[in-house]
Amino acid sequence: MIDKTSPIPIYYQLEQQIKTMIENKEWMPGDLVPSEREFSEKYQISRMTVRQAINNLVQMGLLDRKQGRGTFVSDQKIEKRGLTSFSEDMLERGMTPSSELLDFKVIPATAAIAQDLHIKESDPVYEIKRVRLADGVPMALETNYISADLVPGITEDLLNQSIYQFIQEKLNLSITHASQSIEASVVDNVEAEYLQIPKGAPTLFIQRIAMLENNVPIETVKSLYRADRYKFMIDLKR
Ligand code: 16G
Repeated sequence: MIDKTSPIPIYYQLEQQIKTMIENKEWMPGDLVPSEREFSEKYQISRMTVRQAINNLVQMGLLDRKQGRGTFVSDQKIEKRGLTSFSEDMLERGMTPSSELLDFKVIPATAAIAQDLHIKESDPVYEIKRVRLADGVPMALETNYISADLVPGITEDLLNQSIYQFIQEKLNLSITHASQSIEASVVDNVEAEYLQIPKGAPTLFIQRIAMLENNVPIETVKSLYRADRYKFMIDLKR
């Protein structure tokens, strides 16, 4: 129902209704949603108003516009929980992880990196920039800094695979805990290109320092995850 006498804007009312239908699973991922004309006739509202609601839902990642085919309910967001790696997350969902290597070099640690990794400024660290993909679709853009003294032997070949797996299985080091922050962000031109999303699309900017059992930091990472494909689940205890 749309209430035209309400102070709540009509496009917003429609937006909320569509959102509720998706949340209640009345509309499922992959379902074709009615056209602008159908919505406008059903609710006796202008097509402009319908367009505004649909545009917002597309921007939020709840709907997906497919050229010449219509607008569809998007796939459910991937729920990320716990101290897992990108590769583990994807394999767990039956998808194939891969990476496009953008940059790989050893650099002297900056003051900030040295502080994160508990090493000395100018100590050697790997700088690894990768686009992370699931079934060939870009999901995240990631820059890792890892102490080259602590984790010897990282090579370019290895970087299409899991760094966590290498650290755990080849070096026998156990990543046990991490501290992480998550901030809202939007992509600039370059990031939009790598992630194949529109400029200005929402992302989650995540910084993580992962640690070994003995509290030694093993990596400091900045990740930009697509907000239309991810949601982070946090278990709270009181
Ligand atoms: C995840 C981690 C990142 C870690 C990477 C290792 C988040 C927000 N970030 O993307 O910190 O470096 O996995 O992935 O979860 P890999 O083992 O597949 O290389």
